[in-house]
Amino acid sequence: MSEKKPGHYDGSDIQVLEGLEAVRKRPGMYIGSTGPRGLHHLVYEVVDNSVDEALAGFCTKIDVTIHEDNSITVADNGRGIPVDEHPKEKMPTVEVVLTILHAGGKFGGEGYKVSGGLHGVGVSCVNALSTRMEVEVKRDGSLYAIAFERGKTVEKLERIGNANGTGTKTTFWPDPEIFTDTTVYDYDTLANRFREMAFLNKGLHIQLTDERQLDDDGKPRSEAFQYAGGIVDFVTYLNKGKETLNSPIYFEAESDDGTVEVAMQWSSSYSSSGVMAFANNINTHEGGTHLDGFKNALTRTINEYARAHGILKEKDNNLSGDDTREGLAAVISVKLHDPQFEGQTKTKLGNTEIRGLVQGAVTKALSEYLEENPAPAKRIIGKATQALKAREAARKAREMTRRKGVLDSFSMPGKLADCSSKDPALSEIFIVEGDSAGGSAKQARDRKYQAILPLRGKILNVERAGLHRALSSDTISSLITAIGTNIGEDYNGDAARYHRIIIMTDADVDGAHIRCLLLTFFYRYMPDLISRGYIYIAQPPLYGLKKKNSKSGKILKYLFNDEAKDKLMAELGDDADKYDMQRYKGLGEMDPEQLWETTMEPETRTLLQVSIEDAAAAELAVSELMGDQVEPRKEFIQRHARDVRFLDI
Ligand code: 0RA
Repeated sequence: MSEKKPGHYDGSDIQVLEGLEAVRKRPGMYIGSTGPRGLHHLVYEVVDNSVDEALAGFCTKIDVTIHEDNSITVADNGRGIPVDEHPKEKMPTVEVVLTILHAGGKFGGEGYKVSGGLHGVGVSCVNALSTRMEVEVKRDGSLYAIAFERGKTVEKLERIGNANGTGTKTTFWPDPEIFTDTTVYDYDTLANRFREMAFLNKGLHIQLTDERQLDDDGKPRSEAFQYAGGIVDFVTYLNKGKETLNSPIYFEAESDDGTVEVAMQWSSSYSSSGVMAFANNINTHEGGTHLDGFKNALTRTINEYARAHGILKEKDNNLSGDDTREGLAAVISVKLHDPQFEGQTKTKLGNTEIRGLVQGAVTKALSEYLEENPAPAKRIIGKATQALKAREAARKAREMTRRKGVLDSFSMPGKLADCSSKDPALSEIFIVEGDSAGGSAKQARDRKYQAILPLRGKILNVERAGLHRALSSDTISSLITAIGTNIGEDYNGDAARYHRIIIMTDADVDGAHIRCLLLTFFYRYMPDLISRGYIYIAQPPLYGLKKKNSKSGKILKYLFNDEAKDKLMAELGDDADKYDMQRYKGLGEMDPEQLWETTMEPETRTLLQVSIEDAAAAELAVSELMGDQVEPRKEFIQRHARDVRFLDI
C-alpha cells in the first residue's frame, strides 16, 4: 500500500474501502462458502490469530463462547493487539488489523505464521461479514474498546478502564444478509476443530462454552481441549475402542524447508483411512507431497524389513501401500514457510521440497523402531501380510463374481427400479430400508430421474467383515452394481450412474443403525463419492399434524424435528386439543403421495449432504459404532440417533 498523506484522498484509500466492500460482494471468494462451512470459518479465522499468539509463546489459553443469539466471543491472554498509532495508516493498529484486508498477516514479526486459516484471509473479513464486531484489548494496565458494523468503525478506539494482565477479546455477530441459509453454530463442528487444533499444538488450551445449552443448574455446556501429548494423543484418540498392535511411534525432524512431526499406531481394524496429514495446522484432506513422502517411506521400509527378516520370501509379492496402511492411525503434521495449497478444495499440499524431508524422516525413524522393537514389529508386519492375503482372496472373489456377471453393468440387480434417464448428473437413486417402504417409494417417484433400490433388512457391517465377505453379500453387491463405480482397485468415480445417492431410512433407532452401516460402507469403499458430494440423506418428517376426527385425514403440517414440533405445540397453546399429532415411526406409515411431497419431491424436500469434513470424527464414529467392541455401540446409537454429521447442502 502506498504512503498516505493526511487530509488527502488517494488511490490507497479507495482500495482500502473497496477491500471490505469486495468481501461483502463476493464472500465466497474469501471464506469459501456462505453456507454452514463459511459460517464456522469465521470462528476459525479469529481463533487462528490467538493460536498464532500462543505459538509465538505469549498466550496460554483461548476461550471461545457461543452466545444465545449465535454471536461468538474469542478471548485470549496474549499480548493484546497493539493500540498505538499505526505509522502508515495514522489510526490505531488494532483498527488497521480489523478494517484492512490482509493486514493481519503483516504483524507477528519473524518466523512464520503457522495457522493462518485455510484461506488465511484475516479477521478483517470476519469483520466485513458481521453485523457488528466488538474488540477489547488489555495492555499496559488499560482496557481499550473499539466497535464496527459490517466492517466500518462505529465506535473509535477508547480507553474504557483499568486492566490486569493482557489479552484480546473479540465478539462478532455473523450477518444474516450474507449467511442466508443459517447463522446457527453447530457445537460439534466447532468442538471437533478445536480438538484437532489442540492435538496439533501440544499443550495449547482451548475452552469451548455453549450458552445455548444449559444443564439443570443453569450452567452452560463447556469443554476443555488440551493435550500434553500432542499428536501422540491424537492417534490414541483415533484408535479409541480398538485393539492396538503397538504403542504410538513418535518422531520429528527439521530442515531449512520446515518441520515434520509424525505419530503412528496400528490396530487390528480393517480401516485404511486413518492417515491424516496437516500442513500448518490445516487438514489437507486431499493429501499432497507430505502424504506421498510418508506413504512411500512406509511401504518401502516395511517391505525391506519383511524381506530382511525372511517374512516375505523371494517368490512372494511385495506388500502394497494399502496393505501396510490397513489398521494404521497416523498423523503427519508439517510446518513450512510458504505452504502451497492446491486441489479442488485447496486442501492438497503442493510444496515439492517437503516430500523428501518427510520421506527421509519416516524411513530413518521407522526402520530404527522396527529393529529395536521386534515384538510389535512382528505384529505390524503380520497385519500387513494378512491384508495382502485378503486382498488376493478378494481379487479372486471379484473375478468370480465378475465372471458370473454380478458386477457387470449390463445386469442390474432385480430389485432396482431404475430411472429412464441415462444422464448421471440428472439422475438420483434412493436407497430405501425395507420392501414395503421401497414399494411406496417406487409408486411415488418421478421415474424419469429417480431410481429406487430397496434393501432387505440390515446390511452387512463392513467394518468388521472386511472386503472379502462384504463382496459376497447380496445387498452390498447390488448396491455396488447399481451405483456402477465398482470398488477398491477397480473403483472409478466417473462411472457413477447417479450424482445423488440418497439414503432414505426410518426415523427410528433401526433406521439410524442402517444409515450408519451404509455410511460406513461408503466411507470405507467409496470415500471419493462422499468427497464429490454425491451422498445425501433424505429427511422424512417426524410428525404430521391433522384436525381431530378429520374425515379426509388431511395433514395440515409436517414437522421435521422435535424443536419444530415443540414450537408449534407452544403456539397452538390451548387449541392443541383440537389436533392430532401423529408421529411417523417408519416410512411405511406414509402413503406414496405423502412420501413424495415430504421427502422425495426435489422442489420441496430437504436433503442433507454427507461430507467428510472432519475425517477424524467420522473415523471415530464409524469404529465406535461398528468396531470390535460391542458396548459403545448401543450408547452411540442412542446419542446420535438423528445426528450424523452433515454440512453444506
Ligand atoms: C501483533 C503484535 C502483537 C500482538 C498481536 C499481533 C496479537 C494479535 C492478536 C489477535 C488475537 N489475539 C492477538 N494477540 C496478539 C504485540 C506486539 C508487542 O506487544 O510487542
